[in-house]
Amino acid sequence: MRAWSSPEIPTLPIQGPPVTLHNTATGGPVTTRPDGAARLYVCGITPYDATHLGHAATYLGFDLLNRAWRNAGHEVSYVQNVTDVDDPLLERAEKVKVDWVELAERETELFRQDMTALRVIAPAHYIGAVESIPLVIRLIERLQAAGAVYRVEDDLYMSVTADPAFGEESGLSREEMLRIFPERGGDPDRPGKKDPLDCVVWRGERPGEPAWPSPFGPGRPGWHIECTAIALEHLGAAFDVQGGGSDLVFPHHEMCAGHAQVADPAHRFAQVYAHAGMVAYDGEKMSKSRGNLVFVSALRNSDVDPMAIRLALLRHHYRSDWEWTDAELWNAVDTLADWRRALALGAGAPAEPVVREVLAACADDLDAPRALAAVDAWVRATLGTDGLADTSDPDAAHTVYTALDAALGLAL
Ligand code: 5CA
Ligand code: ZN
Repeated sequence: MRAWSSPEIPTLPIQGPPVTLHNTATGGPVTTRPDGAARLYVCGITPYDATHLGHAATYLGFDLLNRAWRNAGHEVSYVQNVTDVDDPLLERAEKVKVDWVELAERETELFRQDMTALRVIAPAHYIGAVESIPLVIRLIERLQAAGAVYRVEDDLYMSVTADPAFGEESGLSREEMLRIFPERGGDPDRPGKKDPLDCVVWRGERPGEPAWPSPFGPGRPGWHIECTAIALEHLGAAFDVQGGGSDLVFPHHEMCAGHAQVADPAHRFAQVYAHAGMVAYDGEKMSKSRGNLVFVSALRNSDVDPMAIRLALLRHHYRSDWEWTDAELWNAVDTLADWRRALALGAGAPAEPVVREVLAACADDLDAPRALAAVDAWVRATLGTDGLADTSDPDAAHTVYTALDAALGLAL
């Protein structure tokens, strides 16, 4: 399907360092060394209740990775999916009596507009679950050929025991997996399953639900295999990073890895699994099921500068769990006014050290708060908030402006 239009990204005179990321699978930092273009897959939205600030924070986090790689001299091959058919979407459509296709299209379009406003670089391939059904069918056939698929009534499951590396992505114990699985769409207690953790790869047709023909009977893809099929098709095996929010660590990314590694035991699915923290509101994780959502579009419709939303979100490290407050947004609005005042001067405090620090911070596990602190310090020095205004660098504003845009996506 169509992605959104990417912002212009200026080229910096200084190259950034190699990018280090926290890898969920090892629990530690890893320096990414892309071989050719860096290959990134980020799990996309299930298109209803888009785009809340939790979604936005996660996509901004991976936008920092995209930018850090580009600034380190890599091309980036970026793929994202849209889960445009799945149980929660169909349940919502049923509840509000809207056609599920219309709901998905409308919400996907809203997401595109929000991503454009927030200056998030668009994926080269933006792929829906529905349009990927032929890919999913071919992948299930490979899993069948590996002897890893069995039937329970009209549904097909993959045996987790078929993947010797099952569990290595999340690092969770079996007890923890069994606890989390039913909370995140799993059905551990279904009679006929070989292992409670096995997950659906093809869901047979149910009355009133959409279904597509397949060699296994009419039905639709399971959630996890959708991302596996799309990532393998558009990025190939052992791509650099699979990203998403931390609620996708298990089962989603574990199952994606499992499907891929059974289909192709010679390769891991992704080399690194990276996860963004959860944004809360009113004391609880911002989530569709709780309904405690703040929408990017609602803020935009109240004339809030999207760059202030972006700045407020970037003040938090992508891996931390934190709570959204309106006060932080108004703070960001004030900060942008100060920054714009400093940039309007043209000359300012020496810019090159700031640019180096911004690039170093972003390459160090996407440390946007550290990068922003460097810009705050430059603005204070330039405006003389700390004493005498420093205007010793005649091109400072232009240099800082370009780095803010290229590394942090803040176009002021
Ligand atoms: N379509 C699937 C992924 S294949 C999905 O999880 N969709 S979603 O719409 O529920 O979430 C989209 C992305 O936003 C996921 O990466 C999810 O981890 C992330 N996300 C959801 N809620 C929050 C939150 N409160 N804070 C941060 N990220 C969140
Ligand atoms: Zn996914």
